Amino acid sequence: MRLVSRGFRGKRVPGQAGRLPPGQYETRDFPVLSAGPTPRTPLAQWDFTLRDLDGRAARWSWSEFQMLPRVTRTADIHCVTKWSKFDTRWEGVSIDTLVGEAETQGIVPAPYVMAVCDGGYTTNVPLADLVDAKAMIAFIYEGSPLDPEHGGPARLLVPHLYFWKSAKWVRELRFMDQDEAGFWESYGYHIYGDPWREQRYTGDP
Ligand SMILES: Nc1nc2c(c(=O)[nH]1)N[C@H]1C(S)=C(S)[C@@H](COP(=O)(O)O)O[C@H]1N2
Ligand SMILES: [Mo]
Repeated sequence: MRLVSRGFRGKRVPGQAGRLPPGQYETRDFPVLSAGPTPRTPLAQWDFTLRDLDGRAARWSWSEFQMLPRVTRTADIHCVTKWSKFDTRWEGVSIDTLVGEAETQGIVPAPYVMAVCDGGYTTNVPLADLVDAKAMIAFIYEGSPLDPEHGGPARLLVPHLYFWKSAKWVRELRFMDQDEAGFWESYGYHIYGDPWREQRYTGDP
Protein backbone atom coordinates (compact mmCIF):
# COMPACT_ATOMS: atom_id res chain seq x y z
CA MET A 1 0.00 0.00 0.00
CA ARG A 2 2.80 2.37 0.80
CA LEU A 3 4.34 1.99 -2.70
CA VAL A 4 1.03 2.59 -4.39
CA SER A 5 0.34 5.67 -2.34
CA ARG A 6 3.87 7.02 -2.93
CA GLY A 7 3.51 6.50 -6.69
CA PHE A 8 0.18 8.22 -6.64
CA ARG A 9 1.57 11.20 -4.76
CA GLY A 10 4.50 11.42 -7.16
CA LYS A 11 2.22 12.00 -10.11
CA ARG A 12 -0.09 14.48 -8.50
CA VAL A 13 1.10 17.95 -7.69
CA PRO A 14 -1.20 19.69 -5.19
CA GLY A 15 -3.26 22.40 -6.82
CA GLN A 16 -2.73 21.11 -10.39
CA ALA A 17 -5.94 19.07 -10.44
CA GLY A 18 -8.33 20.52 -12.99
CA ARG A 19 -5.63 22.37 -14.90
CA LEU A 20 -5.43 19.86 -17.72
CA PRO A 21 -8.22 20.08 -20.33
CA PRO A 22 -9.80 16.79 -21.46
CA GLY A 23 -7.54 14.54 -23.58
CA GLN A 24 -4.37 16.57 -22.85
CA TYR A 25 -1.11 15.55 -21.14
CA GLU A 26 1.44 17.81 -19.50
CA THR A 27 4.87 18.34 -21.05
CA ARG A 28 7.84 20.33 -19.76
CA ASP A 29 9.31 20.66 -23.29
CA PHE A 30 8.32 23.43 -25.64
CA PRO A 31 7.61 21.56 -28.92
CA VAL A 32 7.87 23.49 -32.19
CA LEU A 33 4.88 23.09 -34.53
CA SER A 34 5.07 25.01 -37.80
CA ALA A 35 3.23 24.33 -41.05
CA GLY A 36 6.15 25.69 -43.10
CA PRO A 37 9.63 27.19 -42.85
CA THR A 38 10.44 29.79 -40.21
CA PRO A 39 10.23 33.26 -41.80
CA ARG A 40 12.96 35.70 -40.80
CA THR A 41 11.81 39.27 -41.26
CA PRO A 42 14.45 41.85 -40.24
CA LEU A 43 13.11 44.16 -37.51
CA ALA A 44 13.75 47.17 -39.77
CA GLN A 45 11.18 45.73 -42.18
CA TRP A 46 8.78 44.45 -39.54
CA ASP A 47 5.58 46.34 -38.85
CA PHE A 48 2.25 45.52 -37.31
CA THR A 49 -1.11 46.41 -38.86
CA LEU A 50 -4.69 46.53 -37.64
CA ARG A 51 -7.07 46.81 -40.61
CA ASP A 52 -10.78 47.54 -40.61
CA LEU A 53 -13.58 46.56 -43.02
CA ASP A 54 -13.00 49.66 -45.16
CA GLY A 55 -9.33 48.80 -45.52
CA ARG A 56 -8.15 51.61 -43.23
CA ALA A 57 -5.05 50.59 -41.34
CA ALA A 58 -3.26 51.51 -38.13
CA ARG A 59 0.39 50.57 -38.41
CA TRP A 60 3.33 50.40 -35.99
CA SER A 61 6.97 49.96 -36.88
CA TRP A 62 9.05 47.75 -34.58
CA SER A 63 10.37 50.77 -32.68
CA GLU A 64 6.88 52.30 -32.35
CA PHE A 65 5.58 48.95 -31.18
CA GLN A 66 8.31 48.75 -28.53
CA MET A 67 7.16 52.07 -27.07
CA LEU A 68 3.61 50.85 -26.40
CA PRO A 69 2.68 49.88 -22.83
CA ARG A 70 3.52 46.26 -22.03
CA VAL A 71 1.83 43.51 -20.11
CA THR A 72 3.25 40.33 -18.64
CA ARG A 73 1.30 37.19 -18.20
CA THR A 74 1.81 33.62 -17.02
CA ALA A 75 -0.52 31.14 -18.72
CA ASP A 76 -1.06 27.47 -19.48
CA ILE A 77 -1.02 26.59 -23.21
CA HIS A 78 -2.80 23.67 -24.88
CA CYS A 79 -1.92 22.28 -28.31
CA VAL A 80 -4.51 20.29 -30.26
CA THR A 81 -1.85 17.55 -30.70
CA LYS A 82 -2.54 16.99 -26.96
CA TRP A 83 0.41 18.52 -25.16
CA SER A 84 -0.19 21.19 -22.55
CA LYS A 85 2.47 23.31 -20.91
CA PHE A 86 1.86 25.03 -17.60
CA ASP A 87 3.04 28.43 -16.39
CA THR A 88 4.53 29.84 -19.60
CA ARG A 89 5.58 33.46 -19.04
CA TRP A 90 5.09 36.08 -21.76
CA GLU A 91 5.52 39.78 -22.24
CA GLY A 92 4.05 41.89 -25.01
CA VAL A 93 1.44 44.43 -26.01
CA SER A 94 -2.15 43.73 -25.09
CA ILE A 95 -4.72 43.66 -27.91
CA ASP A 96 -6.75 46.11 -25.81
CA THR A 97 -3.95 48.64 -26.23
CA LEU A 98 -3.71 48.10 -29.99
CA VAL A 99 -7.46 48.33 -30.56
CA GLY A 100 -7.66 51.42 -28.35
CA GLU A 101 -4.86 53.16 -30.27
CA ALA A 102 -6.35 52.14 -33.61
CA GLU A 103 -9.76 53.54 -32.64
CA THR A 104 -8.20 56.93 -31.91
CA GLN A 105 -6.93 56.80 -35.52
CA GLY A 106 -10.43 56.17 -36.86
CA ILE A 107 -10.18 52.39 -37.33
CA VAL A 108 -13.53 50.76 -36.63
CA PRO A 109 -13.43 47.34 -34.93
CA ALA A 110 -15.63 44.47 -36.13
CA PRO A 111 -16.74 41.30 -34.30
CA TYR A 112 -14.26 38.86 -35.92
CA VAL A 113 -10.54 38.97 -36.56
CA MET A 114 -8.22 37.17 -38.97
CA ALA A 115 -4.61 37.01 -37.81
CA VAL A 116 -2.30 37.12 -40.83
CA CYS A 117 1.34 36.02 -40.59
CA ASP A 118 4.61 36.17 -42.46
CA GLY A 119 4.67 32.96 -44.49
CA GLY A 120 0.93 33.09 -45.18
CA TYR A 121 -0.49 31.33 -42.10
CA THR A 122 -3.85 32.65 -40.94
CA THR A 123 -6.19 31.91 -38.06
CA ASN A 124 -9.57 33.37 -37.07
CA VAL A 125 -10.57 34.51 -33.57
CA PRO A 126 -13.64 36.45 -32.39
CA LEU A 127 -12.68 39.94 -31.20
CA ALA A 128 -14.30 39.16 -27.81
CA ASP A 129 -11.61 36.48 -27.30
CA LEU A 130 -8.80 38.97 -27.92
CA VAL A 131 -9.88 41.87 -25.69
CA ASP A 132 -10.36 42.29 -21.91
CA ALA A 133 -6.79 41.16 -21.24
CA LYS A 134 -7.35 37.78 -22.93
CA ALA A 135 -4.64 38.11 -25.58
CA MET A 136 -1.46 39.93 -26.54
CA ILE A 137 1.14 40.29 -29.26
CA ALA A 138 4.00 38.62 -27.38
CA PHE A 139 7.66 39.23 -28.14
CA ILE A 140 9.34 38.13 -24.91
CA TYR A 141 9.16 34.57 -23.62
CA GLU A 142 10.59 33.63 -20.20
CA GLY A 143 12.45 36.93 -20.08
CA SER A 144 14.18 36.68 -23.49
CA PRO A 145 13.28 37.75 -27.03
CA LEU A 146 10.97 35.16 -28.54
CA ASP A 147 12.87 32.53 -30.60
CA PRO A 148 12.12 32.60 -34.35
CA GLU A 149 10.95 28.95 -34.15
CA HIS A 150 8.35 29.97 -31.58
CA GLY A 151 7.13 32.94 -33.59
CA GLY A 152 9.72 35.64 -33.02
CA PRO A 153 9.90 38.52 -33.42
CA ALA A 154 6.25 38.53 -32.32
CA ARG A 155 3.31 36.17 -32.09
CA LEU A 156 -0.31 36.32 -31.07
CA LEU A 157 -0.94 34.71 -27.67
CA VAL A 158 -4.51 33.55 -26.98
CA PRO A 159 -3.89 30.92 -24.32
CA HIS A 160 -7.53 30.08 -23.54
CA LEU A 161 -7.96 28.63 -27.06
CA TYR A 162 -5.99 25.75 -28.64
CA PHE A 163 -2.49 26.92 -29.40
CA TRP A 164 -2.94 26.92 -33.19
CA LYS A 165 -4.86 30.20 -32.62
CA SER A 166 -1.67 31.74 -31.22
CA ALA A 167 -0.36 32.78 -34.63
CA LYS A 168 3.45 32.90 -34.91
CA TRP A 169 5.14 35.68 -36.93
CA VAL A 170 1.87 37.62 -36.87
CA ARG A 171 1.93 40.88 -38.83
CA GLU A 172 -1.70 41.86 -39.16
CA LEU A 173 -5.07 41.62 -37.45
CA ARG A 174 -7.79 42.11 -40.01
CA PHE A 175 -11.33 42.85 -38.79
CA MET A 176 -14.16 40.87 -40.39
CA ASP A 177 -17.94 41.24 -40.07
CA GLN A 178 -18.42 37.45 -40.23
CA ASP A 179 -16.36 34.55 -38.92
CA GLU A 180 -14.15 32.99 -41.62
CA ALA A 181 -11.92 29.93 -41.42
CA GLY A 182 -8.17 30.46 -41.27
CA PHE A 183 -5.53 27.94 -42.34
CA TRP A 184 -6.09 24.97 -39.99
CA GLU A 185 -9.78 25.76 -39.62
CA SER A 186 -10.22 25.26 -43.38
CA TYR A 187 -8.48 21.85 -43.09
CA GLY A 188 -11.01 20.51 -40.61
CA TYR A 189 -9.98 22.02 -37.32
CA HIS A 190 -12.67 23.61 -35.17
CA ILE A 191 -13.73 27.14 -36.05
CA TYR A 192 -13.44 28.24 -32.38
CA GLY A 193 -11.16 25.73 -30.60
CA ASP A 194 -11.95 25.78 -26.87
CA PRO A 195 -9.72 23.14 -25.20
CA TRP A 196 -12.07 22.82 -22.20
CA ARG A 197 -14.93 21.81 -24.53
CA GLU A 198 -12.45 19.72 -26.56
CA GLN A 199 -13.31 21.53 -29.80
CA ARG A 200 -10.56 19.94 -31.88
CA TYR A 201 -12.24 19.28 -35.24
CA THR A 202 -15.11 20.67 -37.30
CA GLY A 203 -18.26 19.05 -35.98
CA ASP A 204 -17.05 18.73 -32.39
CA PRO A 205 -19.71 20.32 -30.16
N1 LIG B 1 2.42 31.35 -38.45
C1 LIG B 1 2.17 30.18 -37.84
N2 LIG B 1 1.66 30.21 -36.60
C2 LIG B 1 1.40 29.06 -35.95
C3 LIG B 1 1.62 27.81 -36.58
C4 LIG B 1 2.15 27.81 -37.88
O1 LIG B 1 2.37 26.76 -38.51
N3 LIG B 1 2.42 29.02 -38.49
N4 LIG B 1 1.31 26.64 -35.92
C5 LIG B 1 0.29 26.75 -34.85
C6 LIG B 1 0.21 25.54 -34.07
S1 LIG B 1 -0.62 24.23 -34.73
C7 LIG B 1 0.68 25.49 -32.79
S2 LIG B 1 0.41 24.17 -31.78
C8 LIG B 1 1.51 26.58 -32.25
C9 LIG B 1 2.86 26.01 -31.92
O2 LIG B 1 3.67 27.00 -31.37
P1 LIG B 1 5.13 26.61 -30.96
O3 LIG B 1 5.85 26.10 -32.19
O4 LIG B 1 5.73 27.84 -30.39
O5 LIG B 1 5.01 25.52 -29.93
O6 LIG B 1 1.70 27.64 -33.15
C10 LIG B 1 0.58 27.93 -33.95
N5 LIG B 1 0.88 29.11 -34.71
MO1 LIG C 1 -0.99 22.75 -32.87
